[in-house]
Amino acid sequence: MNLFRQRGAQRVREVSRSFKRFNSSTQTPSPIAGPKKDRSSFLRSGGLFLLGSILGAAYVSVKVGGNVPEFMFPQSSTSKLRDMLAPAYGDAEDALKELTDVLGPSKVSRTKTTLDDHSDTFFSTHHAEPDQRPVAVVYPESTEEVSAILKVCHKHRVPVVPFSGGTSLEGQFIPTRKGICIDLGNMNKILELHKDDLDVVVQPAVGWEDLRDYLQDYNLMFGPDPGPGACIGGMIGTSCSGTNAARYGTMRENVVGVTVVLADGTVVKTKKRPKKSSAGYNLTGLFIGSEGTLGIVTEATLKLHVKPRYENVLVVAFPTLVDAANTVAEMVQRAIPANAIELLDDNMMHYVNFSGETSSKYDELPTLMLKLGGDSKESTQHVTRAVEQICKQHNRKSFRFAESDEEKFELWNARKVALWSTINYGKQTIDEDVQVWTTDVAVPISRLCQSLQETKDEISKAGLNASIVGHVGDGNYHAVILFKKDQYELTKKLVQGMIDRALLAEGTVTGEHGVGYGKRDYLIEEAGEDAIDLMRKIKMALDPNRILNPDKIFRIDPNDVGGH
Ligand SMILES: Cc1cc2nc3c(=O)[nH]c(=O)nc-3n(C[C@H](O)[C@H](O)[C@H](O)COP(=O)(O)OP(=O)(O)OC[C@H]3O[C@@H](n4cnc5c(N)ncnc54)[C@H](O)[C@@H]3O)c2cc1C
Ligand SMILES: *[C@@H]1O[C@H](CO)[C@@H](O)[C@H](O)[C@H]1NC(C)=O
Ligand SMILES: *[C@@H]1O[C@H](CO)[C@@H](O)[C@H](O)[C@H]1NC(C)=O
Ligand SMILES: CC(=O)N[C@H]1CO[C@H](CO)[C@@H](O)[C@@H]1O
Repeated sequence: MNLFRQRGAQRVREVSRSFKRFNSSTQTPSPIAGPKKDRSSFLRSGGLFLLGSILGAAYVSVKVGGNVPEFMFPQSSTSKLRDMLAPAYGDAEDALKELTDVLGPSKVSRTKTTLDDHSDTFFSTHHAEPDQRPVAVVYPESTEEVSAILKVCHKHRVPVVPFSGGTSLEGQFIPTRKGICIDLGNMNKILELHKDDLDVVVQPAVGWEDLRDYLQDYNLMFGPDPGPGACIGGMIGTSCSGTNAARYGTMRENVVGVTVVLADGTVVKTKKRPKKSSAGYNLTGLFIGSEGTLGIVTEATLKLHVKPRYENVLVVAFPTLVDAANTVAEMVQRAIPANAIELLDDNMMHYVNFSGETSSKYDELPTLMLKLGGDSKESTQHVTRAVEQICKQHNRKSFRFAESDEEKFELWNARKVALWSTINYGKQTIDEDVQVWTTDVAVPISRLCQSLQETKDEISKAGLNASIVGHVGDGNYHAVILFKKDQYELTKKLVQGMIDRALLAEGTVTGEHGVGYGKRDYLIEEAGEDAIDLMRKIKMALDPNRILNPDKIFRIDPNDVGGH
C-alpha cells in the first residue's frame, strides 16, 4: 500500500508490476484479440515486406515522375479508409542499427522488462498481445536527438511510439506494430520559469507532481492533475485534466505553445509566449489530444495560476446520489466558485475506507469532496457558508472539514489513487485475478445525475462491482468496473451502455482519458465518419508513412478490422 503514497514516475511501473505479480501464476491472454495475429504472421512470412518493397518502388517512381499516389492526396477534403492502401513498414532492426550509431548504445535498451514496461500496464483497459512489443526503447536527451531518431525512422518507414509517464488508460502506447518506442524520460527539466508572466517552459518528462512541488515556493500552480506519474508530454497527448479542471481548465486551455518534432524530423515551434496572438493557424491545438499520432512534443510552454491564498477542503456525505448531484447543479447555477468538486459513490467510499489510504474513516455514502478558496479568509468563509447551506437543503448526512494540510493532501491523494484502491479491493475480496475496466464520459451538467445513476444501476443489476467517481463540476464521470476474466463481454456491454447513454445526452465518449486503441469505434459514433476522415487527412498530410503511433484514435489501415 505504501507504494500508493510515494511520488514520481517510477512508482507507476512499480504499482503496475505489483498488481501483475499478484496474479502472475495465472496469466491468460489479453481479452483483446483481433486481426493483429493474422497480420503479424503475414509479417513474419515476409509477405508484407515484399508488398512494402513493391509499393516503395512504385512510390519512388511516381514521386520521381512528379506525382504521389492518388490515395495519399485524393481529390477530396477527407481521407477515407476504404480508399487507402495498407501501410508498408520497413525492418525495425535496420533502423535500430542506425539509431544505435546516432545515439550511442547507452541510450538504447532491449531488455525484456524494459520492452514489457513500455507496452502495457495492469490498470490499462486494453492490453498488448504478447508479441506486441517494440524492438527497442530509445532515450533521447534533446530535441535534436528526437529529430535525428525520426529522420532515421522516417527513412526506414519504421513505427515510433512516444512514451512519457505510461499512465494512460485506453491502450494509447500499445506497440501494435514492430517499431521503436521513444521514452522521453531523460528530458525532464524545467527550463524557464517566468513568474511575472505566469508561464513556465518545460521538457516533456516533467511530471505534474514535480511541477506542483517546484511551483509551491512561488505560490503558483499548474491546473491539470491526472494520474500519479503522468508527465507533460503524455498529458498533452491525451489532453488530460483532473480534479482542477472545472476551475482551471484542461490541457487545451493550459498550453500556450509547444516545440514538436514532426514525422520526418522537422522541428516546429507553434507559438511564442504571449497568451493571445492572431498570427495564423494556432497549431498548438492540433497537437493537444493527438496522442502521439502527429508529432513528438519536446518542449512546452504552460500557463500558470496564482494559488488561492486560503482553501478549505470539505467532505460531505449524502443519503443518495441524486442529493449529491442536485447540490452540484445548484452550485453551478448559482455560480458559486469551487476550485474542485469531486463525487465518489458509496462503493468508492467503502474502497477508500478499506484501502487505509486515509487516517480517518468516512461515511460509506455518496460523497462530495470540495475545494473552496479565495484570497481572503472572509471570502473563503463566505463561499464555504453558502455551500454548507446548499448541502443542508439537499439532505446532507455529514459535513466535515479537512483540518490540517496533511489531511487535505491525504484526502486528495485518496481520490487520485481511487483506481488503485478499487483494484486492490477487488483482488482481496473478489478474486485474486480480478481485472479492471476504467472508462470515462462527460455530459452536460444537467444530464449528469440521470446518466450516472443509470450506469450505476446497470452495473449492479449485472452483478458486477464497480466504483463511480467523477469530476462532476465538468459533468465528467468514470466507472471503474471490476470483473473476472469470463465477464469480459458483459463488462464491454456495460461500457457500451454507459457510452450510448452519454451520447444520447449530447455528451462525449471520453471526457479526459482519450481515445487510444480502445475507443476508436465509439469516436466514430460521436464525431461521425466525415470528421474521422478529416482527422485521417491531417494525419496523412503530416505523416505520409504512417509511422507515428499507428492505429490510435482512428484506423489507418483498411485491413485493420480489430474491435476495441
Ligand atoms: C490512477 C490513475 C488516475 C488517473 N486519473 C486521471 C485524471 O484524473 N484525469 C485524467 O485526465 N487522466 C487520468 N489518468 C490517465 C492518465 O494519467 C492521463 O491520460 C495522462 O495524461 C497520461 O500521461 P502520461 O505521461 O502517463 O502519458 P503516456 O501514457 O506516456 O502517453 C499518453 C499518450 O501520449 C503520447 N505521448 C507521450 N509522450 C508524448 C510526447 N512527448 N509527444 C507526443 N505524444 C506523446 C503517447 O504515445 C500516448 O499516446 C489516470 C491514470 C491513472 C493510472
Ligand atoms: C492556441 O491553442 C491552445 C490549445 O487549444 C490554447 O491553449 C491557446 O490559448 C491558443 N493560443 C492562442 C494564441 O489562441
Ligand atoms: C459485488 O456486487 C454484488 C452485486 O451488486 C454484491 O451482491 C456483492 O456483495 C458485491 N461483492 C463485494 C465483494 O463487494
Ligand atoms: C463509516 C464506516 O462504515 N466506516 C468503515 C470504514 O472501513 C473500516 C475498515 O474496513 C470499517 O471498520 C468502518 O466501519
